[in-house]
Amino acid sequence: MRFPLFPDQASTLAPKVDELYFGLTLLSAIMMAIIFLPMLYFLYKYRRGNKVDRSPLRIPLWKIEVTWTVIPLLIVFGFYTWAADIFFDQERPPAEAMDITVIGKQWMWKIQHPEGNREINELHVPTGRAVRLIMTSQDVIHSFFLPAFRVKQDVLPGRYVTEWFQPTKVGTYHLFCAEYCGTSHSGMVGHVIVMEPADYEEWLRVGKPAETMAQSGERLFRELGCSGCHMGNSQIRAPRLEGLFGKPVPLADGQIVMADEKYIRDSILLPQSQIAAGYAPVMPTFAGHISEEELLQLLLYIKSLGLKQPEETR
Ligand code: HEC
Ligand SMILES: [Cu+2]
Repeated sequence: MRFPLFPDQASTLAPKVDELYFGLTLLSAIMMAIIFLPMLYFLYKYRRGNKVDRSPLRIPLWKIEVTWTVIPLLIVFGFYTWAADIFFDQERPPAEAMDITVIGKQWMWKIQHPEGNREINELHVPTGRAVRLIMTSQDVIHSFFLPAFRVKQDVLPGRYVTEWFQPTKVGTYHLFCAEYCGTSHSGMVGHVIVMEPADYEEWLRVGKPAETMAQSGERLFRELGCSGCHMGNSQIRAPRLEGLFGKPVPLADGQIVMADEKYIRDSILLPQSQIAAGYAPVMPTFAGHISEEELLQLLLYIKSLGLKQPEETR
């Protein structure tokens, strides 16, 4: 019978996290031995009636204090550096990672691939490629947990969070919601299916929808009237969005912010919160008019424009 104490190691991160975990367990075991073995020995040696020398030892106290402070301190700092290194690795997705979007809602995970393919409670990914998830929640706090990849991230309504991994092993693994989120929380589970890159391409091709995410975004950009202000020669002066993504944006109040996912999101839902320098605060809010899904499509469209050059200077 298989008795899985540990989940599979199916991402580049998994062995690193496990090594740290076993390192900490080993350290605890050694510390326990250092304390308990002498204790048992002294219990035996100084038992009542045993004729042994009980006069106090003459070791200067400060030597003892310094030793048992400095040595553990160095060890613990060592672990700190080790763990911090993994943490930074985990928090910084490689630049070439592919974006997959995830929306948590009571009680399912809605996923969309950049090619447009959608799935629910299932996530298909290829091996050997870094995947970056742009995640949000439509209602309450959920938590996207992939034990085999050693990644877990709370998703919150009203903001984007990201998480990344690079799968290493073909297989089917668990996907959980790891934050109690209401009646059917326990049903908010699914699978990650890791495939060979060629099989993944085939999977994308078979389920190929009419539009990629960026194309859906482009259509919304026209339908919602964004293009009326942001493109062509409208009456209202609004910034061109080509070349925007990933660049610093000067704001009217003198601040400079990075045009990342959060900035795009806020620009659409809370346009008054950050006004681009040199423009009037005339953009209407779209909060309540577009769904999280549409917002992500707009985001990927604007992101795809980020690679283009603006036709006129801002
Ligand atoms: C009534 C005209 C108007 C409409 C409609 C409009 N915008 Fe804007 N938008 C502006 C103006 C003006 C600014 C610059 C002032 C500001 O930052 O609010 C702006 C700023 C932005 C920014 C920040 C750009 C930067 O360079 O910092 C983004 C992103 C954006 N809009 C996206 C959209 C999207 C997406 C839509 C459609 C859902 C939309 N806008 C609809 C007028 C408009
Ligand atoms: Cu949940």
